[in-house]
Order: sequence, then C-alpha cells, then structure tokens
Amino acid sequence: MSRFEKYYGPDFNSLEKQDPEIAAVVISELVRQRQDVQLIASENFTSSAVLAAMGSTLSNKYAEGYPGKRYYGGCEEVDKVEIIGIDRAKKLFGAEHANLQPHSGASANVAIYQAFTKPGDTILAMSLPHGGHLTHGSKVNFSGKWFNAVSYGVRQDNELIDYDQLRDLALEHKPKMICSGATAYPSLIDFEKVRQICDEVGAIMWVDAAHFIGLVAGKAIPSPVPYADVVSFTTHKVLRGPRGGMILSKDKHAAAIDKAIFPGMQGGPIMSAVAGKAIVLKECATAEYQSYAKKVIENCQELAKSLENEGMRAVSGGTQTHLALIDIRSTGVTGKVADERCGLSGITLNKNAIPYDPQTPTVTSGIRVGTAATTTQGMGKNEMKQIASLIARAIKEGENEVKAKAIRAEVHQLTNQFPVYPELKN
Ligand code: DSN
Repeated sequence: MSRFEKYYGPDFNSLEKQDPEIAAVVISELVRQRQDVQLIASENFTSSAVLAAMGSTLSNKYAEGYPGKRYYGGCEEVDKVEIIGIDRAKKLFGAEHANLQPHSGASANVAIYQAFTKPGDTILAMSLPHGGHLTHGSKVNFSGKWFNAVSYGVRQDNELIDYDQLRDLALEHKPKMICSGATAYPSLIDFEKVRQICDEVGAIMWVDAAHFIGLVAGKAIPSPVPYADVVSFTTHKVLRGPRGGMILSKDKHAAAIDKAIFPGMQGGPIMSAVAGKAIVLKECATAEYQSYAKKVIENCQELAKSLENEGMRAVSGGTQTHLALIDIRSTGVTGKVADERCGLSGITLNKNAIPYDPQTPTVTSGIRVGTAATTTQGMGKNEMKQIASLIARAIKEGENEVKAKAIRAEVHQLTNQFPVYPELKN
C-alpha cells in the first residue's frame, strides 16, 4: 500500500508517484494537524466533501464573468455550481445579493473599496492594534496608503468598542464608509448602533464578518446582514469552508459589487473553491452545524475562564465568540515567547497585541486562542480545561526542552482521542 493510499486513499497515488517531495509535505502537514492542538482562531478543519471539491477538475475551468454571462465557452457545468452557491448564500444569510468569487477576504475587501470609494476618500474602521485588520486602513496596506483612514478603538476601561468615539470621529471626518469587524475582538458588535451612525453621516455600512460569519450562519450570534449595506468575509474560519472569500449585499449594490470583483480586480474565479463554498453553505444550514456553532462559543468561554484560573487575564472579561484574547503579562513572558514555547509543546496559537499594548506588534503582551478547530474535532469543556492547563505549563516551562517534550506527549494523547479526518486511513 502506498503512503498516499494509507493516508488519503488511492486518488492521491499519482501525486506521490510524480512528486514524492511535495507528497511528503502534504502527509506531514496532516500529521501535524492531527497531533498538535490547533487554536489559531481563524483556522478550522473543513469537511472531506469540501476538500474533494477543492481538488477536483473544476479547477481547470476558466469562467471569467458570471453565470450566463461568461467570456469563455464551456461554462455550462460550472455555471450550475455558482448558481447553486449564490442561492444557498442568499437563503442561509437572508441576503439580497451574494458574490462567491473573491479569492480571499482581502480580495473581497479590495472590491468593496472599489465599489464604494475613490482613492483619497475617508474611511473609518477599527485600528489594527485594537483588533482590526490590515485592510481596514493600516499604513502598510493599500487601504492606508490610498485612503484617508481614520481609526476607532476600544475603551481602556472595559476593552469594548468605544461607540461614542466612533460617532464623534464619524461626525468630524464624514467618512464615505464605516467598517465594523475585527480579527481579535472577543465581544459582539452592536450593528444597530453602527447603522445609526452610518445613517447620521451618510456613510456606507461595511461589515467585515470574516471571523464570526460562521457563528452567524449557525444562528449562534446576531447577524449584521439586515443592517449592513455590504458584508465581506472569508469562508475558511468558523464557517469551515474552503480558503476563499464572499460578499453579501443589498440588491441596490449588486452591480457595483459584481463589477468591482470582475472585471474590477479579479480575472477568472477559482471554480473549485466556488464549489467548496456552495458545499459548506449547505452544511451550515443543518441543525448539526447550528449545534456546532453554539459549542464553539461555549468551549471558548470555558477556555478563557480556565486560562483566567491559571492566572492570566481574558481581555474584556471573557468572550462571546469563538476567540479569546489573553493578556499574559502576569506570567512574565511576552506573547512572542509564549507562542514559541506553546509551539514546541504541540500547541498552535498566535501571539497577539492586546489593547493599549506596551509591547511592539512583533513581541506583544498577549496570545489569541480560538475553538473552531478543536470543536470540529469533537472536544468539549473538559478538554478546554485540560488545554488551558497545558498552555499555562507550556508558557511557564516550555523553554526547557525535556518539559516541552513531555507536554507535547500529553497534547498528543489528548488529540489522539479526537481524530481529525477519521475517514482518512491512519
Ligand atoms: N489572518 C486572519 C486572522 O488570523 O485573523 C485575518 O485575516
């Protein structure tokens, strides 16, 4: 039996035969994903059905344009996939319009700038050090270079979005567009309040829902869709789909969004990814997924609480979502060192700035943890308690190679009980 048959079934034999070097990496990455505990808040384990679509012959087809209006022949089959996906997206989120073609979340965001603004316009978005995203006006990103980006943040006392500051800045700067959404904000966003501010100043309301759209899909948290002009997101985080992006909007913005994606900034869509998006939208419409989304939050709350029991501090007092931001200054270790020590101990997470962080963004005083992947594996509250204790030990003892090895062995014992892709042979 070939190594690929062993891990993935016979379809992968040809890869191993043709390129054993790359095949070996694919195998060892699966082993890494299985053995270590995966706490990166933006990662998940997509279904085998999505993986199958991503590796399918749909990848071969150029389909510039939209269903029924393509610039190439032979699109009749891929048209079906995109039409099904659009219908499922509109139904699942109650959206008037959906575009499944963005190659990524950043691509979706570039299209939104293109649809609603011109270079030099003012936009208002959450600052990166307070949990925003590069495409929300960071100086090192096109959004901060080409636009007059004004940033709001969180209050120092409760680490929640400062809506008074947001409104004051909106009134002062009259932005063309206001963005809500973040990559490291553990609380819910008050979309009704943001809508009121947008209406007051005549701004487009854009929600970058990449992190939490899966929780919205699973009906575990309120949806921004009824309020926003436009909602962008990635499809591979809690949503558990293929790597890629998507945009939902009101009907009145449909033409502007579609034109901004193609021909505005992309050529042919990646039809294998569009198929994967269609598949995950079906998966998300099930009671099983809704129960998953609720468990993701419960697990994250348990993990945050357990880390607090270990002497660390959960930013904003805990979490209402799939991620928690942990201030680890009490350990005397920086986010960078904690990230490295956890890595050596088989715990994958990322260092992260906390609001008003005294450390630089490459060092940081915090870590970010998320429970999308471990919940997909089937872990529950007891496992979250164990993981918190392993993280605490890794941070404190992980510089010692022998101790890190021992922690890693315990991590592997835990993950062995919750096999990732159990349908693939081991
Ligand atoms: N890289 C993503 C995250 O980890 O949050 C944001 O794009």
